[in-house]
Amino acid sequence: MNRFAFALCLFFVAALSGSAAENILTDSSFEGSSESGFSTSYIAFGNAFREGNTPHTGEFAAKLFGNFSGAMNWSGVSQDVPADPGAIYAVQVMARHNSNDALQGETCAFIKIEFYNDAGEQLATAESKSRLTSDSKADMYQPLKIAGIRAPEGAAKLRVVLLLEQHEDNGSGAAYMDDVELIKAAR
Ligand SMILES: [Ca+2]
Repeated sequence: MNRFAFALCLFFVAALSGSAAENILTDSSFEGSSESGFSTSYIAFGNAFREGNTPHTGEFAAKLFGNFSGAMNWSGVSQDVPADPGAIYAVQVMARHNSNDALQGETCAFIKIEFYNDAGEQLATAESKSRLTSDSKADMYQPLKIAGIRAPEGAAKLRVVLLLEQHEDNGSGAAYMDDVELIKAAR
């Protein structure tokens, strides 16, 4: 190894050790509660509930299922945090479905990140490539993640959304999600 390569290695070791980023989200394991179910850190919509059934850690997880309207619909739970324009963010959540209420048909679950400006206009979004589907192995958690998205110029707010998407086929089944993480990976 020449001197330059060695210096390069030292640089990457330093970069990696300096990136032990902490989770920006509050109540990431859904252990907190309020009158509406979830802690006040979250906003839930559709059929999203905080349940003590097969959590990943702690005693609770988010449970999502469709509304059976015969049209595309979404249930979810989200959390907003201030955005740092130019920073690269990564998100992850642990997700599973259970064999006694497994996802059916086109129903699937994923994680999404959305950026908004001060006026509340959406500037950018990204979804996890990996999704929980009827083909996913039941009764075990798997990570759904977005490896990195840069907060655009003008971004004031970042929203992490855990989503269950039900299609026209009214596919039944529930997704459980727990331990959601948002980290600022780099600039
Ligand atoms: Ca939990």
